[in-house]
Amino acid sequence: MDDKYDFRSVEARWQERWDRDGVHRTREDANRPHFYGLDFFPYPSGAGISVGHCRNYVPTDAACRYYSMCGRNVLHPMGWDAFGQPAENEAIKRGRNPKEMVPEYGANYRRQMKLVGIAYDWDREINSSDPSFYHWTQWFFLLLYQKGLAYHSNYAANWCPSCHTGLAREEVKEGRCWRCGSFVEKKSVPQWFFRITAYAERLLADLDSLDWPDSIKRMQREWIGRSEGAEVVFHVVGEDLPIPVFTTRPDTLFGATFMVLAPEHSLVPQITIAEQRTEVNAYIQQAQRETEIERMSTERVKTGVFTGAYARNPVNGESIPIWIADYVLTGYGTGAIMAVPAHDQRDFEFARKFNIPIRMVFAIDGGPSAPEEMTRALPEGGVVINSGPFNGLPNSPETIRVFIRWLEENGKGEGKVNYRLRDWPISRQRYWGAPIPMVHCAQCGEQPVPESELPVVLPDVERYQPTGTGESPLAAIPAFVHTTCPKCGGPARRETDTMGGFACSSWYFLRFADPHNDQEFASKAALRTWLPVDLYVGGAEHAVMHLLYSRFWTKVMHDAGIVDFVEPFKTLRNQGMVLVNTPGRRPGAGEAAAGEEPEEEIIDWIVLKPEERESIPEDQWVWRWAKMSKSYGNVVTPDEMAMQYGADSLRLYELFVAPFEEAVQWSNSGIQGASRFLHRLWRLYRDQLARFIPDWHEKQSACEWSDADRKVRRKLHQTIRKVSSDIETFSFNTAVAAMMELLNEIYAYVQGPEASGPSAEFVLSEAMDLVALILAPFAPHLADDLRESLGHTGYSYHAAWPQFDEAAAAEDEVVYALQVNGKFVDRMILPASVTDDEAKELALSTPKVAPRLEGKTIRKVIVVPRRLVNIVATG
Ligand code: ANZ
Ligand code: ZN
Repeated sequence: MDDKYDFRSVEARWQERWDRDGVHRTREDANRPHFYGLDFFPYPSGAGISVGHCRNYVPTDAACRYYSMCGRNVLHPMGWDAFGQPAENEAIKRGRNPKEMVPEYGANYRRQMKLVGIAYDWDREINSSDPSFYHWTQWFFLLLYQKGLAYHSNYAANWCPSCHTGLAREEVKEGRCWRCGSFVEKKSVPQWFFRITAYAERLLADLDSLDWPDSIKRMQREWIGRSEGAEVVFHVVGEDLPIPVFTTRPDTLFGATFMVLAPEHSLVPQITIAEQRTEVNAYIQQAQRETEIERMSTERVKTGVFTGAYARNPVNGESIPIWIADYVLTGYGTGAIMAVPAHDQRDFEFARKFNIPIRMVFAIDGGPSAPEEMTRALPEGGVVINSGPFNGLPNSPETIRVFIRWLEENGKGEGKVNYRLRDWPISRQRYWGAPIPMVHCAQCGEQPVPESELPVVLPDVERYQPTGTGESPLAAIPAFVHTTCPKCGGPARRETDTMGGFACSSWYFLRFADPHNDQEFASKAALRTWLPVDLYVGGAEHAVMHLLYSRFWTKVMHDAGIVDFVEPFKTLRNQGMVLVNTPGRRPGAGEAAAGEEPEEEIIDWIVLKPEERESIPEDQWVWRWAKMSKSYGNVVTPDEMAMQYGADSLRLYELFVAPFEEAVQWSNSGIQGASRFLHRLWRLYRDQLARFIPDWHEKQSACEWSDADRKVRRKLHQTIRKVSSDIETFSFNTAVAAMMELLNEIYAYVQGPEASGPSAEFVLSEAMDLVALILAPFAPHLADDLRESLGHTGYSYHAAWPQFDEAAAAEDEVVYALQVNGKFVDRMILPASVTDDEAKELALSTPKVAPRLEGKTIRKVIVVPRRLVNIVATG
């Protein structure tokens, strides 16, 4: 071995060998179990990866390396989520063509990932913007279309005025575009939708079967938003016009004193009387400018306008006024409500403001006895009143069922489950996406492109910037647009919208199983072998986007008989963010903080741009722990860290710094601790290498272990046990801590007198051999290097993970004799590792010793290690 741990040359040497020998290529050995470990696939950005990204990739890599050593065939791939707004916006900003930019950026990511020693199988790299990939994205679109799960509609969609494209509800964060932070508007453009709502119930129910973080499951549950209740049909007075409403409280029907329609409700123009029309139209226009968040806010003063029309309450025939108000949303339920001001707070505020009668239909003991006494809507409890035949029933779920039964028997409504989940608009009026494989024919209407004509290739364009007209730039390319109808052969227009990037990521994990297949998206055999994904690792920000969409596609594929599982990702883990202490300043008056990515916005703090750092005195800087992000200018790259400390130190630090799920506060000095540990480990091997007995394993059984031998071996095997189970539970930080303790223990042994005993060489050989193995998932370069020094050939990636020796790991036990004033009193069994102080403490409190000491003064306690505790007491 060298005299010094030269991590740079060690790492370069092993990376080159791994590459040369294809070490991380997926092993497909029929007799072995499989393991599919996957990271969320990134879109490659020009800035490359930061040490923040490594907190995702390194732990997954450690787990994959471990499972490979445990004998499994491991699939651990990487690819580029190249289509969609992130890549396209960056291309526009840099004046580049995304088609050239993506492979270039991808190559840089790949270089960095290799630099950190991530064991991806690069033979399986995929790029979602490559025709060989999006061919199948289009194929899945057609599948959805054939199943009635893709449809074209004019439904008013969220629209980003700066990206010039429609957005899914999931892509609107606090009213703003997820990519550029602009406030989102509503715009009616013809769009393609995926009918994800048809799967709402199953998306909800199957969550129970998943080993996912509870927080993600909760967010999906809330997003799907299941409510049980009833649809009740009201009718416009004087006309035979039904207005169904969705209510979770059909038991309050007798308390409905008015109705409210969403301003956008389709019946509004029809029922509004002439005298009210001006006022109603003005209100509709005003509501259009508000975001859904504003409209749902409970804090806002209620506004609304009377339509002049009345509706009949189906339970008592009462005629009640119909209003419009923005607190009723158009996309939810039926877009109309029956208002029960006595028991719903929003309705209560509205009724008070517009002097609409309030009628209680529940009475609570000690509560108000008349509406005039009410200061707010009444909560639940009490018994039904003012409700004809239902009076006296308790306020309970059973009573709700009684009302629903009554509605159903009388043909006035029915039980209904409602979901907050909306259908998923997939159209983007943008260039950089998979063209939607549909054709519009004047004769035959919309027609799918025949499978044999896939892929519909994205043409090259001069200008790929969004047009702002509501049409994609593809619409300006006649050669693309003009085609023939697959049905009648007549002239037809191609669909010019492209699919949002989330279509690609809804199935990419299948492609890794068989990435070069040009007949199918993946063979049945490959799918059976590798899927579903065993371990999926990535950021929590995709909770209700990618992680919901891909579950939906998987279920559709399952129902079409294409895959035999219903959930794509068995186990999901979300890494904690990496935070950096970042200088900023307080915003000036009227200045809003705007980060590049809206979710990172911190209202009372604005990051200092590099040029501002010059102009503002340092004592006025305000420091904050902020997410490591290109837009904050606080990025630390793995390149710098690998250069300064080595990739293995970086890896070890990322794993050690905090529990996997927790946010970490990055410090360049923290990595020094990891680096010191690796240097110290390296020195142990350098200094003890001469004593290494290659076949220690066979000869060891003849050894007589000393106490010191036993102690180190116990720690060694306990550490193997702990590191194994810690990796399986994603507790990497405690695994690293255990290895650090082990190294201390080995050093204590080496420096102690017994290290020169006859068995010491066996102890050290065993330790050096096994430590190099358990180090491999964490610091694979050094591990391979140490193993080579010990005379091993091959790579740790395919070496067998060590089994821990149960007997060696077991705590030794010893029997202490307990004496009081020299007289035997009792025995006590303790672990051999017990200290004298612990033995003393325990002896004093045993049931036979303690009573004998009562009222006496302890003068002295003598401990003979592993043998005896004698208590000298007087009085
Ligand atoms: C009468 C009633 C009485 C209601 C009562 C509640 C309490 P969730 O749980 O969210 O499903 N609602 C229905 N559609 C709406 C829409 N498009 N915009 C705004 N509000 C709407 O809530 C369902 C309840 O929210 C429904 O039950 C309806 O008000 C209202 F004491 O009907 B309820
Ligand atoms: Zn945008």
